[in-house]
Amino acid sequence: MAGYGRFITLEGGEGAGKSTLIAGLSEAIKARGHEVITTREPGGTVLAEHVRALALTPPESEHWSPLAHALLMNTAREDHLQKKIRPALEAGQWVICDRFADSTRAYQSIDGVAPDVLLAIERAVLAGTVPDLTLILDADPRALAARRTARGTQDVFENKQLAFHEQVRAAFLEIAEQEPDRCVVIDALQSPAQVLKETLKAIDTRVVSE
Ligand code: T5A
Repeated sequence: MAGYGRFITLEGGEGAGKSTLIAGLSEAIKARGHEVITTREPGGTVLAEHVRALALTPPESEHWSPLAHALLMNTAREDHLQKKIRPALEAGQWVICDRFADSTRAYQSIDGVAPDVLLAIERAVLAGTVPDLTLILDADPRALAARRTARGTQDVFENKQLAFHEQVRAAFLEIAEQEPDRCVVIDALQSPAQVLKETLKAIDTRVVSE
């Protein structure tokens, strides 16, 4: 039977470079002889992708309450964990996930959901499936805004103001401070190659790979 896999999550503000990193990271881990799946939140399964669409692009003039939004993120996560993440880990694969529970802690607490409520839901949904390593891609939100503008993409979250993005950055840095054994902060304004290099270094020093 294969050993248990490794669970790596990528977090950070919009446009921080998570999707870019995930592509290079997945190739690098495969080159080391591991089976890898990449996935994302909200999403990753058929149902969770439907929830993603409902949560991120609700019908025009419709809005979710902050608690409803937090529950939607966790609804998607529960399905994702049950059907994709845990089965892959149990099969000995490495799972690299673009956003996970820390995004709910960061975004939904800023939206006004009490942190203890978020943590209680998180504990129930994760049920012990905690990432081995979380990479927090950190950058000044002004620099990330310039990247988003250059790319020309927007969604309901990305339209929010700079102050909101500064809160998001602070929330992720606080999580990293609270859980230094799990989290590594990476400077997202370095070149993609350097971001990948630092990520692999963090994996080498923190994630046991047999
Ligand atoms: N959300 C999510 C919640 O509120 N609660 C939750 O629980 C969860 C899970 C999801 C939204 O949902 C919210 C948070 C989000 O607002 P999303 O579309 O999945 O949105 O996530 P984003 O983070 O917005 O994804 P993006 O694709 O916008 O950002 P990435 O993946 O971080 O950035 P990436 O790799 O696409 O790069 C952006 C641009 O920068 C360039 C790339 O080429 C690209 O053009 N780039 C670099 N340029 C220079 N140097 C580098 N190192 C670069 N890396 C990338």
